[in-house]
Amino acid sequence: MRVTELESYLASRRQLVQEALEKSLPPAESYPPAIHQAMRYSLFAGGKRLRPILVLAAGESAGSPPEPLLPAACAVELIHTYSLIHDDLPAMDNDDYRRGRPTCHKVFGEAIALLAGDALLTQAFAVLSQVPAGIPPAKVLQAIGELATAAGSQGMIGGQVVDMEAEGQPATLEIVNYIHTHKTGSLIRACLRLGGILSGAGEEQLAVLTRYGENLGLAFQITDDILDIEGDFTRMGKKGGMDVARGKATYPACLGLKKAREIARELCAEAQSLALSLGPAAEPLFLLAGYVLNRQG
Ligand code: GRG
Repeated sequence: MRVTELESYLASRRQLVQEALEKSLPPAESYPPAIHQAMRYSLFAGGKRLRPILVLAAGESAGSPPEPLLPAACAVELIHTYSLIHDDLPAMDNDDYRRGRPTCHKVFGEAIALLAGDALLTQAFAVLSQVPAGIPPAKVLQAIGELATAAGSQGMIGGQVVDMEAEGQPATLEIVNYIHTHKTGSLIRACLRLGGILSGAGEEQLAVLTRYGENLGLAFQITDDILDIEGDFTRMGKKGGMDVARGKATYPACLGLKKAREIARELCAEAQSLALSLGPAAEPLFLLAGYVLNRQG
């Protein structure tokens, strides 16, 4: 019953997000087409749209319909897509594939991929600055500031820098926590805060949404690292997979798979109890915490 509800919720919100994202970028043939094709190639590559759905679900928990929140939802997904394009570049992870198809720089070349990421980042703020009917401009300004900080050097980019610096070193749990709460967590936390801020959530409600976002962000990254290791086990056997896992700044590397799974479960349970405290309109948030824990990809 619950699973069906979640599936239909995800399908309906993904469709809204998809339509809004379509309109959030210039058409592929707009001059100069190379950049717009590259931006669209990565934005429509089959992402789960978890972040924009979190913006909508947070807003719905505070009584807002999804439509006025779509610019903010799109802005977060544009930033997420930019971060993936840049993360895949030869100067960073040097990945050839993402979501099962060649990475942006493999198709369009390094320079265009770099610029496509830049253009998605700037477009995010152009989209977010459109003030939807019924939302006070001051709230939109606040949201712009929050998203900029979450994506910047003391948020997502800070996390990426510490992750790069940690490579090849034995990582402490303190460093791993910094990386996760910044590289992945700050954008997920911002989704919840943006949804709340733009829906006029009060201070207390916003504080609960923020804690939900922090729990979910960390659980999401731990689960991602567990899924990575399980994928490596399938590809290279248990010993080979564990050897690769040990060199990374992750919870499973620091604490082992069993403990990492347990912590992810606890974080999601805490997120669910925070969602429950927000009342029936937060049911999508409750269900999304279960989805993050049990996802297979
Ligand atoms: C390079 C600017 C820059 C930032 C780097 C967020 C980030 C920081 C890099 C992206 C790579 C990465 C592995 C981030 C960790 C978070 C994560 C698991 C991202 C993948 O998110 P999903 O699973 O992706 O939501 P989809 O494909 O569903 O959109």
